[in-house]
Amino acid sequence: MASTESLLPLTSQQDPLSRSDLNSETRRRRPIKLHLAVYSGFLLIALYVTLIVTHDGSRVKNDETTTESRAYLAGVSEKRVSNDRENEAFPWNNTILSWQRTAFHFQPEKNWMNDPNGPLYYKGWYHFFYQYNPNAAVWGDIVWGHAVSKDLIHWLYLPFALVPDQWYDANGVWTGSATFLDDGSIVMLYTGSTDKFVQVQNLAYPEDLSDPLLLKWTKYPGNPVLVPPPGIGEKDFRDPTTAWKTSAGKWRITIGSKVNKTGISLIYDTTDFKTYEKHDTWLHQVPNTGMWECVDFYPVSKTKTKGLDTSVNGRDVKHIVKASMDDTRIDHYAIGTYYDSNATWVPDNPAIDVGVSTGLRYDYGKYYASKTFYDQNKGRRILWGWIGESDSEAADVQKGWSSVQGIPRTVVLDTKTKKTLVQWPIKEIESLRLTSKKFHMKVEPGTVVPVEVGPAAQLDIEAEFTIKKSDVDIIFGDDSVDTDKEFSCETSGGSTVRGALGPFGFSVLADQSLSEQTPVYFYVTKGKDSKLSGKDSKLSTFFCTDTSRSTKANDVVKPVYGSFVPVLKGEKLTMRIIIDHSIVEAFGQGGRTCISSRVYPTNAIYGATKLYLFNNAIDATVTASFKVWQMNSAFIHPFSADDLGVPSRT
Ligand code: DQQ
Repeated sequence: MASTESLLPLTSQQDPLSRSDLNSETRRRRPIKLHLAVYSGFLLIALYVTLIVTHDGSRVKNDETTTESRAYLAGVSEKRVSNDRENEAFPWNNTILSWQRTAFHFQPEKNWMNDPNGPLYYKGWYHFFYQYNPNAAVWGDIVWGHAVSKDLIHWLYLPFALVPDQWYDANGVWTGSATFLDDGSIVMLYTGSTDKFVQVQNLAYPEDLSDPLLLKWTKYPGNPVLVPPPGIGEKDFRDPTTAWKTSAGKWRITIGSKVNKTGISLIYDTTDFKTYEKHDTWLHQVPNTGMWECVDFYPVSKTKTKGLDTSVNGRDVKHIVKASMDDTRIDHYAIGTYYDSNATWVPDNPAIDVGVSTGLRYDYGKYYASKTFYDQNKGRRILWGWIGESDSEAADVQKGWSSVQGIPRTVVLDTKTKKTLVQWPIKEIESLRLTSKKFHMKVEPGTVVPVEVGPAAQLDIEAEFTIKKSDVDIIFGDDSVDTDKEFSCETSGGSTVRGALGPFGFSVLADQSLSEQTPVYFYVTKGKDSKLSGKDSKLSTFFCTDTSRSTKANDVVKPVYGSFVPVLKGEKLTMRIIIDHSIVEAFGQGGRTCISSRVYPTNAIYGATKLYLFNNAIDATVTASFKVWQMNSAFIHPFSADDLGVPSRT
């Protein structure tokens, strides 16, 4: 067991680690450390925000001139990364870049991908459509890519489903959703960016419903079926949802938009998907949240962990509204009640409404433009989310691809708290688990321990942690230990800032000397009771991922991600981490808080990639019980007639 001193880079906020640190002097110094940490955290965030705003990739300032990208001109913007940092571009080479490609996440063979579109299950196949640029590793020329899978893990790429070949989608076949009609047929609604860059809604359907692969799609000759209504900007009208049934037997959809700075969700009813009645009221609106993209609306059971078909309503049901905030690139959701009679939805807790900064997020890392679908095959609701890049556009172009999709997640209401959703990687991902090793380790304060698992670039880790009770009791009995009221993963300085009861967890994608590492950790504070925590919990727990030391490269955005995670009385602290080369997906407390990170190590690659367990708390001894699986690669490649077991069409 090595000491943290030698292995975790010291920062100005970090204390030496001798046992004498546990004296009251250290504790008295903690508030100063906290201020420093908060202050430097704010500076980092301010810098990060400035870079996002100034170098949005769509609004790049070049000394005197301002260039506007195609995405921005078109009314969407897709890549937000610092241009300044690109000036300090890391000398990426093919060896490093090839390692970044994932082994079991869905990504196209090459080029740019963004939003998941129209996921569905049909005649034995899961269908996945996605925003795709066939011509480059940057956003533009968007078509609908199409792939099918038997298990949502192994995929066959099919020919494009929809391409821009009409005036009403000449500038892009944008995001949309599928609906199953009562007779089992399928309609697809999608946004087209017209020849004049106006956003309209279009209808398409499979040409041949007897084809399980749904290879051919027909666009309705009467398209567009919806144009921006009066009062709505022509570039602020996009991403129709899956339709659900009203009590009057009509179909209802919602479409994201904004009015001034208020994010809104428009409502339309239809019987045939060709003509629509617009409601004068909105499903929901939240001031100062800006344009709502990719709205999702679906029911969740209050009592059961089964998924629900989109039209289900009733007493046992809550409804989720999710919107992707174009201004912040965050997917926010809220739990509330849907009123069929006037087509409105009201949040349970207005303080955490859709899109407010204190509101709930599917994922506290990189995760956007997500979409759920009801999997009638297994009675579950599945969430897809686009996980973009955190590196520079130049690096994307050099490596020839950009973006992955998260491992699909089942999504249900947390039936214990009823205050958050819980998301969990679909069961099928476990079919990729290879050899495993079990560990049970006591980790003293200030230590970091190598976990001998061999190569560590494709792993699935399930772990539970307990803090020695006497350590917690001492903290509570010691008034000199401050309550970390202000703790936040994002602004409190990351995994090197030491508190009484945290941080502790894993450092993943690390090299031998820990010069590169990505800590995924809990940070427990002597907290005020949070609204989301168990009633008698005296502790507040945070679940974080610190990417600030994940790579030596400068042309990468490297935030500390994370948030509060509810821990109920009697629960152990649990985390799951799925590592697949340049992506780390972390799930705290069974998926109450999730964090996806893109990381781009330059040393910790291939055989040099290691896993460590660390405890950087000052006072707490932690016991970790965990299992680590090596993960196989998924089979993701272009289809051939043999793969599909169907006669060739050529
Ligand atoms: N991406 C699509 C739009 C959507 C945006 C365009 C969200 O339909 O609003 O590629 O990422």
